[in-house]
Amino acid sequence: MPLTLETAQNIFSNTQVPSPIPATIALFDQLNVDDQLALLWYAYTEMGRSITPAAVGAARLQFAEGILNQIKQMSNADQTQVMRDLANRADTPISRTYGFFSVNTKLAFWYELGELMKQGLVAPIPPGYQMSSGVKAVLEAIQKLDSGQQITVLHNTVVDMGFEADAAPSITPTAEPLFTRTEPAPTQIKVEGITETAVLGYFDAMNADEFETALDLFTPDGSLQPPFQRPIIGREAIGKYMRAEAQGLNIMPQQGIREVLPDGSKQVKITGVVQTPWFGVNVGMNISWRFLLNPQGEIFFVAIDMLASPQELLNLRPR
Ligand code: 45D
Repeated sequence: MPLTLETAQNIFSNTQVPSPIPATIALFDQLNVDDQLALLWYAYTEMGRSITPAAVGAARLQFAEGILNQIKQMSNADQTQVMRDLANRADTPISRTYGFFSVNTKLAFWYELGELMKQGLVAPIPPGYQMSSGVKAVLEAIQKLDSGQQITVLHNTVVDMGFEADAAPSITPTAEPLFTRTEPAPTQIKVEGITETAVLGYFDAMNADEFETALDLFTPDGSLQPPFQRPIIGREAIGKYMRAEAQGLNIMPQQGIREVLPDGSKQVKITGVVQTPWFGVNVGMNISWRFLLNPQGEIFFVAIDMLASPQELLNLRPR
């Protein structure tokens, strides 16, 4: 029987614990736009301290410079309006431009805007702002998350801002490498319980930013499903995604289980920790990978999931 994406998506579903992240974002989505911006500001002033200077230096702002300069020239009231439009996903020229940015450029844009707010060059959260009870509730929900989950909430809310035209003219920034490594990534990964060469080769290639090598381990119709996203199908699309979003990651898988299916395909689940270049060693994200390998040992599917709790890292013991 040929492998199907739908079956692949459901492998090991009985081992998954629902993540608290979508529920937290759902609470956030219910806030009005000023409360959303204030909430993110409070959350960011806590977590933003762990952003590494190396990442900021490396994050190229060339794509965002135009709108940052425009914003600097505006009155405080207009600056606040720009931020509201971004959070509201309103159809404005700036909000459209933002919508075309890559994920890392979106993050770098807000990072820079935050710095300008601290320096008083861009309107801050209004000085007399009173936290609503809704904001307090969402902040409390965020405080209960581990730090890897907290930066994911920040990441996902920022990435969701801006106006996305249905037919986006593909202004795909070509000059992405945003991050160069300051520290070498882990090499020659060993995972307790796992010997599959495609899987181990995948980790080594990703840690070296050698995405072509990683892609060769996939079947031509293979897919990769990032956390909280739909699967990306086919080597070309996966490659494009990896070059934009998987640069500079430190991938530290720890242990895994695997099951051989009657047709000779294998399912492999591995838990471990991933560091993003934005936060370096300051934040570890607890992650699992669910691989479906075809009988030839090639990667037909891999899902990357955020674990619900650090405890889940330990639940996987080789049988
Ligand atoms: O004033 O194996 C606010 C894949 C508004 C690839 C703001 C992967 C108010 C395959 C917005 C607050 C990539 C899937 C200001 C593995 C305001 C693979 C500013 C996984 C100023 C393992 C906010 C990778 C700012 C993973 C500046 C899981 C916020 C990567 C900045 C995850 C937030 C990476 C930042 C994450 C967040 C990075 C920089 C979650 C970065 C998060």
